[in-house]
Amino acid sequence: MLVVHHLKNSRSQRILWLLEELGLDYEIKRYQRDKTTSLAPPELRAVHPLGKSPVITDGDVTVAESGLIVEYLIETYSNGRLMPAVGTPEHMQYRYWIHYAEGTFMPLMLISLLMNRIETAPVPFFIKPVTKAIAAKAMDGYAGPNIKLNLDYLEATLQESAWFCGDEMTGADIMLSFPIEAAATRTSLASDYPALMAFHQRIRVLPAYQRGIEKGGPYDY
Ligand SMILES: N[C@@H](CCC(=O)N[C@@H](CS)C(=O)NCC(=O)O)C(=O)O
Repeated sequence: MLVVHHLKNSRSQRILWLLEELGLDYEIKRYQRDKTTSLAPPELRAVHPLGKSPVITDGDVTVAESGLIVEYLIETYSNGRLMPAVGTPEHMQYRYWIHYAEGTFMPLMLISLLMNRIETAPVPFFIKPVTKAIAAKAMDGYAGPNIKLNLDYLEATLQESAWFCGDEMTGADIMLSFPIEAAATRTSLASDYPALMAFHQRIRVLPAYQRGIEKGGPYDY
């Protein structure tokens, strides 16, 4: 039996969506974040040394890293669905976006989240200007302009086609859903990024996406 090691409110939500798209039977092993630190519990390290989520086990095989999990599940179980044919330019695009989602876009979202935490941390009033200045420097000097650059790039891509690799949804869209959902909580997609907003709305009403949410439990950033 395929097992998803699922941390609440995390990247593993998109793996549940993919499993629902594929119509596979699977079991969810649930883990809760620490209430103070938001970190995963130590039990996850018994599954993979880094103790991050998602991780899946499929018989004797353990797969970590969302991008690899998406590739593994699609290559093993999709019968050619959710992936452009190997050897085509679209297949290279598909692999590009899978790497891009975690390698380029997600780190920017993480910097933005951490800077927001630093800025809003409960510190003595005389320290506040220092924490605010550190957060502002990181955001204005690096993360902010890069987030804009990437959102402009994603918007331009979706102005050309409904999905990231053309007219059909693929695993790349599932990978990109998480950082786009994260961006939607920090940026007004509706005013500046209409194609990204349409993507965001389109995925959330898909039956498999909704079944994934039902199985994963309430999902909140
Ligand atoms: N690049 C990894 C990132 C995994 C990761 O950091 N997952 C987060 C959940 S969104 C996590 O486990 N956080 C809890 C922690 O760091 O303890 C992937 O895509 O799977």
